[in-house]
Amino acid sequence: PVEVVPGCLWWPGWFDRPAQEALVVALRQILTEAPLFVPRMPRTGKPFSVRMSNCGSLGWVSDETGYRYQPFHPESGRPWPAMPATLTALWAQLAPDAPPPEACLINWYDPAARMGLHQDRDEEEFGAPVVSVSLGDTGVFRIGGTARTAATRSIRLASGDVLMLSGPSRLAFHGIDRIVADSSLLKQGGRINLTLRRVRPA
Ligand code: MD5
Ligand code: FE
Repeated sequence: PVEVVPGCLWWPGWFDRPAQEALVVALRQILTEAPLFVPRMPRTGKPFSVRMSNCGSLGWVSDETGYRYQPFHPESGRPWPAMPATLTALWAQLAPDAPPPEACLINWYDPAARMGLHQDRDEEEFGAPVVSVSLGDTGVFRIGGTARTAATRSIRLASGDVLMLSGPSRLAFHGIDRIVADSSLLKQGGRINLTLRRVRPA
């Protein structure tokens, strides 16, 4: 892998095209059971440009009352669908010493969507890594340090790429500046990012 910043490892092209297509098939089934929702910012209620869903025992949600992990879909109230075996196997391969992932956040980027610079700190467990899988259009990913003002580096996350954040990068500021429409994986365009997370201590 490529070490982007200390603790942030990048495997370009981890999943080949057939594996990417199989993941999209599995995700489309998940999204029929747990449809994409529009998260909203705490307090202001301003909508995110990214739509989201989850699979696994817990899912990340955001609304006017705050950010949190919960075991059910915010609109249907139904439990999240199970995580595909391909993803639990990826986690086991990259993080053999960590307890299994509880949440897989599914971020769906339409061509104009972006995600501002932020830290992921709603988990109770920061010792485990976060593992991310990118599918579809390329995302321009920016990552810095644990202070918002630290210098940042930018990489282009393409379809099939895997990124693992651990150690010093686990609480780094990061975001997606923009999407580049360059992939034929999703017929209508767009980008999917999956993040596997351990939420609670084992
Ligand atoms: C994405 N997702 O591509 C981005 C980046 C998110 C999120 O940031 O919170 O859903 S995926 C890479 C990533 C995920 C979690 C933490 C860190 C990077 N990090 O600490 O650098 O949709
Ligand atoms: Fe994040």
